[in-house]
Amino acid sequence: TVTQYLADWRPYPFEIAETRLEFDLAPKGTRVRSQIDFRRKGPGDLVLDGAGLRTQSLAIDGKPLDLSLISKDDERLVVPASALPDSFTFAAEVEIDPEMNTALEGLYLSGGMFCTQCEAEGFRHITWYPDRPDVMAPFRVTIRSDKPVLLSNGNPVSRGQGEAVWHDPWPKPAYLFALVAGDLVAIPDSFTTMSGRKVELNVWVRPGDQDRAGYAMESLIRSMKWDEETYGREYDLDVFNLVAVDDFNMGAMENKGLNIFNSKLVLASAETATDGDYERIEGVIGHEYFHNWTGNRITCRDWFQLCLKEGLTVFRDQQFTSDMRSAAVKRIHDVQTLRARQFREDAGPLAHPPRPDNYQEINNFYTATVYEKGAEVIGMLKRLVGEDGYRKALDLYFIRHDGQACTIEDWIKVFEDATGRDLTQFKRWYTDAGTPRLTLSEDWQDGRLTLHFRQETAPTPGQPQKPPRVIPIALGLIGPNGDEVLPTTVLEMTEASQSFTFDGLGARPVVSLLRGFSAPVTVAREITADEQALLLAHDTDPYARWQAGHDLALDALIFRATSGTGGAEFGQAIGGLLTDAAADPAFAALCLSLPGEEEIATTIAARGGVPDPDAIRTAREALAQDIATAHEAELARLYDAMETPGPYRPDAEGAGRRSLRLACLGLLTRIDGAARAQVLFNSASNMTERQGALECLIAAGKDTEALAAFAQEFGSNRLVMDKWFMVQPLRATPDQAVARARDLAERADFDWKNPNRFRALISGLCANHAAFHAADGSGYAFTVDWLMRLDPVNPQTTARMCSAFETWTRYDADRQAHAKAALGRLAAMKGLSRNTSEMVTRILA
Ligand code: DPP
Ligand code: ZN
Repeated sequence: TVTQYLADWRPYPFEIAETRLEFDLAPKGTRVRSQIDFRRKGPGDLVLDGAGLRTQSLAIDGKPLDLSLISKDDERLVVPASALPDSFTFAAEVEIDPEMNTALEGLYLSGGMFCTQCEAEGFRHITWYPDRPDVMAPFRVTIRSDKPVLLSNGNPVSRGQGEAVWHDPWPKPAYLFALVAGDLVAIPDSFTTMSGRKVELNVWVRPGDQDRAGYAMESLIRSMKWDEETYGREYDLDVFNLVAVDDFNMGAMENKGLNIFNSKLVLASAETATDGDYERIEGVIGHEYFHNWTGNRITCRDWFQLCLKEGLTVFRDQQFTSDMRSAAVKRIHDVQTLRARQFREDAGPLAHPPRPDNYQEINNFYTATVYEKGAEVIGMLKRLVGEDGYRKALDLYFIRHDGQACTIEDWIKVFEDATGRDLTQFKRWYTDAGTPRLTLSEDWQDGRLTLHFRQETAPTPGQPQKPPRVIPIALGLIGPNGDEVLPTTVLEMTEASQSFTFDGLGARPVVSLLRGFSAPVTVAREITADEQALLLAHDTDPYARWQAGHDLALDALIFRATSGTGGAEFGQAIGGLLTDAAADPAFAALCLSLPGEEEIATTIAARGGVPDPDAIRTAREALAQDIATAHEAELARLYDAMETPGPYRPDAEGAGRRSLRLACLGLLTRIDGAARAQVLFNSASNMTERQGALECLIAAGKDTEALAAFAQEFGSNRLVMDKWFMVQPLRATPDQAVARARDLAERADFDWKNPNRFRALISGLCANHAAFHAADGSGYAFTVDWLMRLDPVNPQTTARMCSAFETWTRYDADRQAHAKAALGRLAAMKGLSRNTSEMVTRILA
């Protein structure tokens, strides 16, 4: 296996004036003819990438080339510089079998539809090409097929019977190429851009799915408008097509003018999709659309720079969702996701910087660190340079780099030039892995508060030393009576330890720290439960308010899981919160949801302990039970009050009410014999409440009839049945979950080659903390059995799912032995893919 290094990047010696492709589509034996017009830019041979191609012919300027120029492993074609004029047309004819392509990289078939996925290195499975993001070209594509709808990037040149020609005038790398051919129907609409150009819009789905595609179209139109208003970015083609496919390794893909989506991120109706699904659909449609400028017009020089486009585009989609819904709720959700996925990654064997400097398989780096931490880094930049500085820098970025393939250095330079700030130290956020731990201690004397901060980052693989970073610390001060005595102020910490002083204070205030989660760090501070309760009641910053309550709950849970009882303060604070919960239901719901078992385990490990999954589970269940018993009347009242009248609308307000209602239901189910859940399951007309009630029934062990009814009603809807496969291993009690997952895997409709279905069942189990980490090792063994089965079929999805094991060393010796044995079996498998092999090796290192 070959490791790729950032330091080895060299410019490609040719540029491409135009790429012409002709496809004669067939499930077996698709013919691809290519003509690529190269022009020399610098010294070097012509090197092209290919994988699994049956090469029929190769030629330069019409003169046939010897097939022996292809390397033995069939992955490289090298034409020596001496055989090449300065400008020439390279032509190839190859044959490929989309039907056999179960890895879903390159050209493949999904339910009879031809479609493509070329990021990161899928294009080499289609034809010989410089498959690297810094080689950009306009494309002209001819598709011949008997499928009624034939699509590719750019604008249509001709759309006839059996043949269509597309032309994309915007130079793009091969990873943004796309082709779709199928029996599809469109939801059509149009959008008039800010300069008055009318753009044809289509959301393409299978016949029968049209009535679930409307929300995707609305989201697309909102995205286009928002990017004009917020970033001044206008769409640049005559047509924008978006296609839903059922078999897809990732969420969606931003191919130029032809976005391809996992159908779960397109199709939604009140009966089939939850509030969470709707929010994700809007967010991901925004994300892929925003890539048109941050990713496509300006792309990455090499794959080490992946966070250049992903971090920025996630940041932009987070802003979009904040503007469309509730900014406070969105921020809290994003922090929860970051902690659950990225902090976990950063603390384990898979830790890597947002811009890694080496990899074996780039597909293993589509991670929470590159995406979510990449977005946090941009949030910090924005906080440091301010709104105006950010806008100036982005304007400069779009002007200076349009049409280019860029690096993180280019990005940082734009901020330095636009604002005059030196960002040398800031760049460490991109190059250094690990989550800094920020420690606060306080001195109080005669109206003067001194805050002493320390920052430390533990070593990560390959990076033993961690110099201090710039940390923007947003804080406020809350007086003992609950008044804010200092509004939000941003301190810039640049040293390993640093103190800041606030004078002229009447009484000792409580610090509302890291407002808005101003930096992706963990916090260690001395704070009493009373002070946390004060913040929960009075903080003006919604994130910091939520965090205070969350910390209170976390401390109570850890106390219970490791020593004994506790949590009285949290129980009391909940009482206060419930009284005015109806004023802000979404926020109240967030406060009512206890920290998850995984987060409790992470926190215990971070404090130097060994988490016991069973004790954690017991502690959390007991605290929930106590809260339910203590506040039954108020919870019941809220549950009734949060019923949403009228027809379902997937907006933030309704979603907030439903989330509070379901949070109450989760608690009430523990004491009402699941009576309310039963009624709600039978009466709800929307999937949010339907699924919420079903999860309660599973947790309560009263699910037999409900599960049968659900399967009966939705048996033919793949996306809804994915939910059915997911909630059972996820919500079943830990003693039953593995057995249940095993039974489900036996079913004929466990179509495990479909990534959504596979992830539903297997990731559902992995997310059930006490079940996955079952003391007898059965959770680990079951998961590895299935990873071994999937790897030869779909290495990309298998490798990503290995991250379930990234925390294995934090548990006790027996669990570690079980995990190690399971991972050892996977590592020793014959023919293990490069993707999975890299992951297992790193996890076991
Ligand atoms: N580039 C894609 C995205 O939008 C990944 N499939 O994240
Ligand atoms: Zn993206």
